[in-house]
Amino acid sequence: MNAPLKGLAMQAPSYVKNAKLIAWVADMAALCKPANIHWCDGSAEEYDRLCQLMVDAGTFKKLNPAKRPNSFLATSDPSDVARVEDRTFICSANKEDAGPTNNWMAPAEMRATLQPLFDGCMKGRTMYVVPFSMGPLGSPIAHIGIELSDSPYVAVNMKIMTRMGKAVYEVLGVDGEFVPCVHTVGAPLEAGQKDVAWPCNKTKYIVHYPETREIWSYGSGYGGNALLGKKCFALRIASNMGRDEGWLAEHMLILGVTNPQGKKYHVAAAFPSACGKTNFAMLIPPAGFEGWKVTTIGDDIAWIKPGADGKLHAINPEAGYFGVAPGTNMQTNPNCMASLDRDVIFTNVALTDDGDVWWEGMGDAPAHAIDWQGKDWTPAIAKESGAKAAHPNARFTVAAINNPALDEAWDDPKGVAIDAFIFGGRRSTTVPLVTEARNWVEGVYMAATMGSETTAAAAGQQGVVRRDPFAMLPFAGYNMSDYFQHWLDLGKKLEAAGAKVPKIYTTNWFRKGADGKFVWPGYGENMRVLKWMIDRIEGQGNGTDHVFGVSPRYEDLNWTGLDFSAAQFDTVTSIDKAAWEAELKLHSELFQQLAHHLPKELPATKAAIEQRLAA
Ligand code: SAT
Ligand code: MN
Repeated sequence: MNAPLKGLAMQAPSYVKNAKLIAWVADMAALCKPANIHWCDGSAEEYDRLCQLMVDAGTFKKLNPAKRPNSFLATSDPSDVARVEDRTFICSANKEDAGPTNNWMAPAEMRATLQPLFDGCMKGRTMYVVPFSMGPLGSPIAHIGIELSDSPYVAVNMKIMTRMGKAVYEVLGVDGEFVPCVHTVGAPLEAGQKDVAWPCNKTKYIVHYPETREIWSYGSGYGGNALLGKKCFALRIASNMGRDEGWLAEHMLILGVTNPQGKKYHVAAAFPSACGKTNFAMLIPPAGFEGWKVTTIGDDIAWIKPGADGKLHAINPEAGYFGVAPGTNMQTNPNCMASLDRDVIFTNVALTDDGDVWWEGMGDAPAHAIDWQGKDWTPAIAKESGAKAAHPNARFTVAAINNPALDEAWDDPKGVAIDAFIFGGRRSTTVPLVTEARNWVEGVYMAATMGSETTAAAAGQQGVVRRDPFAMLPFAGYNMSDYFQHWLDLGKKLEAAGAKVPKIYTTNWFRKGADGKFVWPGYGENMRVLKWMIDRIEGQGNGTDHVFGVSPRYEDLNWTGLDFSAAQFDTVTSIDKAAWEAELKLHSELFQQLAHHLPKELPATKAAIEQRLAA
């Protein structure tokens, strides 16, 4: 892997004209001391060459081209499988600006900590200079980043996940702005030292300096820890840009939904990591919804800017999907399965004997496979030991253009106008299937107090309920209370300008019955809920007012094609007084934690809910 690539240059190519960038790359090379520098041009030829390099080094396995053309499997070090929230830092000048939900260290102290770690960290490796645009090239909503990384895995994933390559330099010009992102796996190679398939370091730091808009990532090669355009830039740094400039950077999918009359709506929906955003964004309307169409603009992140028309315009800053493989199948997400037919990088799924991939919940298990840790796996072994063929946070990386349900406006620099926001947690109990906020403030309250059971997307315990405001707990790059205020201010500003603000909903697809099983069928059937929201937007849908909003009654949803009884509906929508009294105590705890700068509208909304609950 470390043999120099042909044509490598310490010098910037002639088409790179940004003096600040050239100086920064030279500085970082002096610090990290790579053996080579490779300026990525983003070409298909370069992608193929880097993939082959990783095949030769044992990082990639090429999958059977007859089964999965142009696709590869990477398996990570078993210690490097998910985002590391406890190693993620927001290093603002003042601790209060990071807020109580982020790890913080003073910038000078963090710089002093990182300096010796980065000194010589790329020895024996190639430093890839990865130019990327988050959002359509040159879009007024888009921004540019440059990632320096000693991981070819990062370079090829960034090619799929972002608009990566030479054209970025044209937009950047001689004095354009970019977010500098430095990434190292933290595994320098001494002369003659043999590399491993997945280099990484036990020590990890995912560091953001919000004031100077910098990202420094050390020790991990996995997902959001290493692909710095995603959570680090598009959420943590961009949320800071958005606060300063009056726009939103959100952990939201964006979908288009077209009714049988051809009228189109756009919905942005926030769910925590590994709660089905990709499935919702690629939803296929079920029986009973003939003529309806759902199209994908994005599956994970939305950048939303108010337009001159008073509407909120959203783009997907990404160009690909880094989605959770386990559980994806022809029933749960046929569009996603079709997207994965070719040109995919899989990470931590199992390898079948015929050179294809498999994961739990894909369909019939193979008689034998090599699991994500390189061990033999059979259904019998799984039964006996519980061993998983794929890691629960196993991922696919695939270009958006592979998605058969891709929206025609997905690459439109103007973005799409948002009609509704959805905030959805993963809760076995308490929170009903769907609730509409009666106004913007109530909606912000719902989003702010959202709770969710944790998933394998982050290292640590799974399945415990934690407050995950706006599904942004691990991603808000500044004080969470200031972030709430920013949402309230934006709503006020839009309303003052006479705009019709998007409606706000909260959903929960995950209520369980007495048998511990999910009651709501979810996936395509979520269309029934989506349709109700659109009816409401049109001022047509009926519902019932309750203590914290408006929810549909059984008769308010279209049940054609689904056998779902009123009793089952009650199980997923009932509001239990005792459970809500307990829930509101948790909201109080959250507000206590976030007391510094907490907008007064939020405790006021809570008091009103308590009053209605007591009545
Ligand atoms: O942050 S990742 O991109 O690794 C995945 C996620 O948490 O959504
Ligand atoms: Mn996500």
